[in-house]
Amino acid sequence: MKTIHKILMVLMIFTTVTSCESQIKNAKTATVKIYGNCGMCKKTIEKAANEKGIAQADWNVDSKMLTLTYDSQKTTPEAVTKKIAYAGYDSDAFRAPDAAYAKLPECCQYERPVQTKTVAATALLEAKTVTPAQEKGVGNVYAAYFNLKEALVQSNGVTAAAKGTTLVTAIKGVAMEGMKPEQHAVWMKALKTIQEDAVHIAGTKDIEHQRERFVSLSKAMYPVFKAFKSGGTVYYQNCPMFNDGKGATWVSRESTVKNPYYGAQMLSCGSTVETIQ
Ligand SMILES: [Cu+2]
Repeated sequence: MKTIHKILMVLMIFTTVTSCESQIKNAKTATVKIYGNCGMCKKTIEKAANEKGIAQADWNVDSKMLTLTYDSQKTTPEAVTKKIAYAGYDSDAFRAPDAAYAKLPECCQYERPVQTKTVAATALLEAKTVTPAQEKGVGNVYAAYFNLKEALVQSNGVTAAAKGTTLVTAIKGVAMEGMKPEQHAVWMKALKTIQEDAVHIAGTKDIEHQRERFVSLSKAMYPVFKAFKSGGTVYYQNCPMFNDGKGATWVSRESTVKNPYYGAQMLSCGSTVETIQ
């Protein structure tokens, strides 16, 4: 009698524990690498993956690994990874649609992985307008510029300096071979200014000084954005107040104004002056 009692107790505990851990039947676990940046990405990725009773996901910001527990009779890791791609996040198997990626908040616009076989067709299409080498090089400059802009929006001088350093490296990494002559001319004209501004931004944590330099940097970057495809629509925006009413511009990935010159103080001050396709 005593033994039966013990067994029953153990059984009960065991059932409780398992039902707490997961209510997923036929549970299997898989890990998939999903590209992303931050805590906000984590929320979006997990929201896209989770389905009550069918899939439960946990994405690790540092390792970029998604641990997926799923009902093996109802779904597959491939299906879940595809859903995540539709939410804007690449994996090695599925590349997110560019439109979905472009909709992500700026902080979430992670560096996209080198394209895999599944997207070879897209890569070839893009190669007609821009050769891959220069797209990669200038693309890194764009990414660093947007990250820097975001740090200024957040009025974070320390992050802005770090992003400035990334920008310096990205500028150095641009390969000029393969540029069309007119593109090469634009790049050469902008190079000295953007390099100098980036170095200054990287070398200080003083946000006011960084913003002053960002005025010049953005002005010099504008023709570059016009000459080299950025892989999506960008917006040339203007804040008429900054610099004692002289105004200052910047380029943004999103049409919504998030002012890098004032941050939270006057976040939505400004307007789009040109949409660059
Ligand atoms: Cu993010």
